[in-house]
Amino acid sequence: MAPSLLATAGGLLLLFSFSSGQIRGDSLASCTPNDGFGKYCPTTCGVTEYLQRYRSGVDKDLNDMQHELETIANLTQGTEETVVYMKDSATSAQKASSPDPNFKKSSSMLDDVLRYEKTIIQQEQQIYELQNLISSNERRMADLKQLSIQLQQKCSEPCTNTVEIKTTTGTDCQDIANKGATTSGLYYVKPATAPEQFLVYCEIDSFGRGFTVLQRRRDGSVDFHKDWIQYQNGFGYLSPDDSTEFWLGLEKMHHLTATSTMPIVLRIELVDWEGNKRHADYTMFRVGPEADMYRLTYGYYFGGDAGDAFNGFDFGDDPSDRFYTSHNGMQFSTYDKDNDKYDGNCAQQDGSGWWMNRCHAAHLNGKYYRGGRYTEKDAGEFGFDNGIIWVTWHNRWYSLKETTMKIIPLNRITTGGQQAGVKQLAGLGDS
Ligand SMILES: [Ca+2]
Repeated sequence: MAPSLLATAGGLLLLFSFSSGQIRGDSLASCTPNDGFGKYCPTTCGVTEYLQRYRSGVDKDLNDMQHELETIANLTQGTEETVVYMKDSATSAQKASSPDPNFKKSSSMLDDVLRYEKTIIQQEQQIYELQNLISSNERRMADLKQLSIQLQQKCSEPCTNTVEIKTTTGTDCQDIANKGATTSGLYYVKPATAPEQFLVYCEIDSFGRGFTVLQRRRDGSVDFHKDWIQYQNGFGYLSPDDSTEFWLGLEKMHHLTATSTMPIVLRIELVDWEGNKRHADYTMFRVGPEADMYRLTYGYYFGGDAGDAFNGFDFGDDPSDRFYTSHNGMQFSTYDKDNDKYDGNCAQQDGSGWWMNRCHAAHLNGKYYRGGRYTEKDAGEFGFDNGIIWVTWHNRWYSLKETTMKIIPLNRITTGGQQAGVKQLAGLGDS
């Protein structure tokens, strides 16, 4: 009995040290920065997902411990019964020994009594240790329950915004700049057709131009492997200092581009791992409605030094390469909604959402590869070029470091800021 008891006790100690390592109290005090919550309020449902995962772990640990404690209680019960039995045996042995005149028999019985007493002392010692273990485990369980309650309370609190949101509002960031806003940051916009206002990052330059930023990659901190709903609603984090990654969301992009009275220019800005910067502009940029799967359309390549990757690329594999890697007119695809021109599922292969053809020559939502260079092997299961790609600048096995997709009304690039615009374009090309 003793070895099995000790083995159980040892097993329990391991279990508990593992559990308490997983559910550390000190990580709770700072629910925010290091636990995957991000620096600022999330734009979408990432927190819920995270908590669901976290809570089920805690619940499971508590259940396991409850079960182990019950097992210990049963074992302890058995031990106690044995001890009582032994005590009784010892007493009867002692009783039997006193009146017996036979010295030999008495001596042997005394030996037995001594042995029983020794056993009893050992058993009592074990019981004492197990009782200590039980009470220490009970304390730990109480602590964990307390932590679980605290976590639940903390997570049911509404997300408090400590970031500054500017007070000027408008239909887009250019409208906000036109109203006199001069600094970049977070603003609420409400395009004419949008059912309600929403938050955007406005990049406002010294020439009074207000870019509305649609997408931002900068350090790989946000996973762009998301489903249709997430691409529709947006994900990642908006920050007032342009320090975080996000996808604004297709529905918002639709309202920002499709109903504007002015043609919209999409500016794509790219940075490689050597620090070089390039850009590409597309005018009459438009994201269609949900019913049309948020189809991407634009009038024409308006210029830039990154090349026209949206027009497809001749990879040399097949004469139809360019046709099948162009993006104008493509519907949006995610791994769970395949609207591409390929027998397979481009978005599933490349682990992202994008205006896939069969599949792409430009792919700004691709997987983040630190250092830029990767191979078919790195690309995993399917082995396709799934990085952050703009093939008219770097080849398909080079994943870019930073990307920005932002929009501005056409007249702000061509007129009323033409000189400024030209300077800006030149500046971007210099590096
Ligand atoms: Ca397909």
